[in-house]
Amino acid sequence: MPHIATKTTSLYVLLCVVFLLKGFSQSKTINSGWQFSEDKTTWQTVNIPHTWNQDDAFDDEPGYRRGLGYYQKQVYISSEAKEKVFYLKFNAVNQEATIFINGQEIGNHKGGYTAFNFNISEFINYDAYNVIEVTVDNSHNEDIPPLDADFTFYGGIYRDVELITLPKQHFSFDDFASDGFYINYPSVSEEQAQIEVTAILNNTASKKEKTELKFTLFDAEGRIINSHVEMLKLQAERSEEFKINLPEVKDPKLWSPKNPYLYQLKLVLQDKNGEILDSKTTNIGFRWVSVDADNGFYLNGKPIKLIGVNRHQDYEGYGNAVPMALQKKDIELIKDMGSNVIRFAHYPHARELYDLCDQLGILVWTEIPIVNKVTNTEAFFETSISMQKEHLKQYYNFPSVVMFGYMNEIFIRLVFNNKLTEQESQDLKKSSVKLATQLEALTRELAPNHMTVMAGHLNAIYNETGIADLPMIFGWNLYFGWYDKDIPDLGIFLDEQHKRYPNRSMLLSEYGPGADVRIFTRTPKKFDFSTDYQAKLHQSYYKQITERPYMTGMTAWNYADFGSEFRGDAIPHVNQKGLVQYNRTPKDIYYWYKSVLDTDEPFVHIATDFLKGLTLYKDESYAIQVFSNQDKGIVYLNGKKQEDIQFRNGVATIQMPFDNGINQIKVVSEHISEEKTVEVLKIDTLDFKTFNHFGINIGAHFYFNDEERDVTFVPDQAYENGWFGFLDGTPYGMTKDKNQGLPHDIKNATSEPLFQTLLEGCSSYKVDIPDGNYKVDLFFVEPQIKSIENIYNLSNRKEDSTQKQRVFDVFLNTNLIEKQFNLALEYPQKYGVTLTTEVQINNDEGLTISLKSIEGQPVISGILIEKI
Ligand code: GCB
Repeated sequence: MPHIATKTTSLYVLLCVVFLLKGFSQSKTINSGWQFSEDKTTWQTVNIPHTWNQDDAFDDEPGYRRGLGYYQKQVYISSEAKEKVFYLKFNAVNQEATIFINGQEIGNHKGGYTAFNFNISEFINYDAYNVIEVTVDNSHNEDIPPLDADFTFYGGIYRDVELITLPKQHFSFDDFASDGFYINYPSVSEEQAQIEVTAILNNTASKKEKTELKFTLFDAEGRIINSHVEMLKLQAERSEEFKINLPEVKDPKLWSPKNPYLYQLKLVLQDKNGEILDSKTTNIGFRWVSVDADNGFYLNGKPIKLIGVNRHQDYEGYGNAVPMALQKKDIELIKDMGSNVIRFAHYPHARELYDLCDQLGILVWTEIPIVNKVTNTEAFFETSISMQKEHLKQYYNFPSVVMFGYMNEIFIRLVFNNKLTEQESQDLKKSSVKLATQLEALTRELAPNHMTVMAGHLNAIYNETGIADLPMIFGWNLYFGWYDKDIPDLGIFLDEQHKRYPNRSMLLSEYGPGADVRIFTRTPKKFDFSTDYQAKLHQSYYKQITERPYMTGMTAWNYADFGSEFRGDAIPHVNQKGLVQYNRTPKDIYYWYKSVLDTDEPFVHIATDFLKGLTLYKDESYAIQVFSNQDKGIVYLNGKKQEDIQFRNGVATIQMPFDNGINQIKVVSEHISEEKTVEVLKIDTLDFKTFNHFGINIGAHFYFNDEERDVTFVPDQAYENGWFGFLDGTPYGMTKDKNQGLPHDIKNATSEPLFQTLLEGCSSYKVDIPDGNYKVDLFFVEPQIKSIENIYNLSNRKEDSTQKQRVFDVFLNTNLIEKQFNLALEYPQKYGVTLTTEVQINNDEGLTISLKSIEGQPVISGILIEKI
């Protein structure tokens, strides 16, 4: 309906003109058509949000460009607006920005996740184009947090830029780029609620001015609940703070995740003639929170177990420069999963998302990025304090925000750094506690009605230093069953902490294993990145936390897979602990959470979304999981009733005797049913009659669905006559007791899980295939890679150059296909190597791969056989 759109536009234009004439405040984004350059010689046109690291943080080269980026834009400003005050606002630039107007430097801002602005009025040329230049720097800077963390520090102007035009009397922009007013609730109950507004008003005129500040409170349906007018005399050339109590609201509707009832408060500043000068609107949510070390979290006087996720802001293909519509979808997906809490980790996210949390009913933990370590300098302390001030003031008014944090795992670098002297280590501890103490005090002072929080990792140092007792809620990031011990150790640890620190409120602020949807297995294990292990860990953790009333809640690490440049999970440069993938396609576990958290609508999910290319031998069956918020159901396979099932903890596990080909699965419960198909290859012998390819993931206990080769590699096994398997060798990187870790970040391969698992010391591998011609791919990688000194990499093996020398001959039956094979010498580090040969099998000899050692122990990662 184009004519309606035109009408709306012309109305909008008209309104703007009227407001401009009348002197109304106006803000517009200036995101389009910036010039960007990395070297000031070649320029390209870009739009904001923008980053220069969305590609290089994911390529094969180690590192990503951390340095300078230059932005330029011209803006025409007419002399009609000469009487106005102009602000230039940046909603986030990572991480240091220096701004110039018409060649003059007007200011600098440190910190990549909060907004800042400058009054640019005196730098403007009227009736002319004004040149805005921004120099952005994302190089490592010892004085700006975060110094180090498990996520990529993409450089650029990645949130909106706004040009704001104001009349001389307006809500201040100068209080750490806040909105110039703060909402407090002196008392809220089911009977009544009070609102107190602190407004900071500026008058830049040279004479004092009589104004009226008018408040109107609307309910969610847009009806006026009450209004109030305050007559204010603004002194000349001053910024003043006014505290105003609004009329009491009787029988307020309370805000909660179940019923996120929002009122709107409109604040209008008028001059003595009643002309509007400036106006703001804010969400009002009546709610109160408290904690109890024995009984957890309370909202509006009732206990509520906080269960939800952590979120990072980046997104596949975009880095941190993510379109707002996509970001908002995240919040909707998180709500839809049944979450009642989000931890915006490890830095403040876009304010639009907090607004959405207000609307959808999600409690928020928000924090600043002081992660892993501090620098003991005045400059670092100053940046941290001012960052927290911006954070508190810019995010203060969202009713969803209940927890303000300021540190994450602040001792992790210290405890992993064995190069520190005792004195250095003591000094670092002291300075970290000192900064935490200052930030805690600041947070309590500026946000007296919020909870304070901090997260630590599994180490006694948080208790010993007393840092864990500073915040009102201490968050433990616990990875039992991943980085540490086993899944059941979670509860044991928490019970012990609760006993030793009975007055401390705790939240499980992070937990979760890495999981890749291409990996599935009957025997899930720590570090295998299987979705099955992910299911196992999350299901158990949920049970362990919900059984413990003293735990305030749990936030899974992480809502989505995210970029971490130095990391080597099953996808390089991506931390894969997400409940949804980097492109936000849900993994099955997302639906499991929905089935335990979302009780509103009947829900069932057959967890076979990624069960692709399952190969089963003879009469083998395969267990699948079904998730539901119902009590029971019936499972059908290919039209036949299979089993009556009961859902416990949201899940039922069923053995499925799949047929060859496409299988129909149907789950029926009283109120809902779901159907899925699974394609299965059932084979009795390796006869290549019903299949053309056969791939084995050597050294692995899991299936790997390799999209690139369009084949699902089967798990490895010991040789069995008439079948396939190894005659000797040990799986590398997957041994039960040693957290040996996997070789990660393999070059020349998109199929990391194929290369990452391997057999070491294998001299003979047999595959009993019939006579005929075949193309055989053998896959290799040298596992003794030099691991980047990094706490997040799973490989704990020390590099040992003597072990690196493995030289072997490779035979397919009696054919020598590679002589003196020396991976370390012939290929770059971590290089995935494929040897392809055609072989003819005769006389029922089958295929034998012989790896004859000349020096050291041979290795092999996989085999793919194709009938030709
Ligand atoms: C943590 C950190 C988080 C990491 C996570 C992990 O404890 O707080 O930033 O990404 O562990 O995946 O290792």
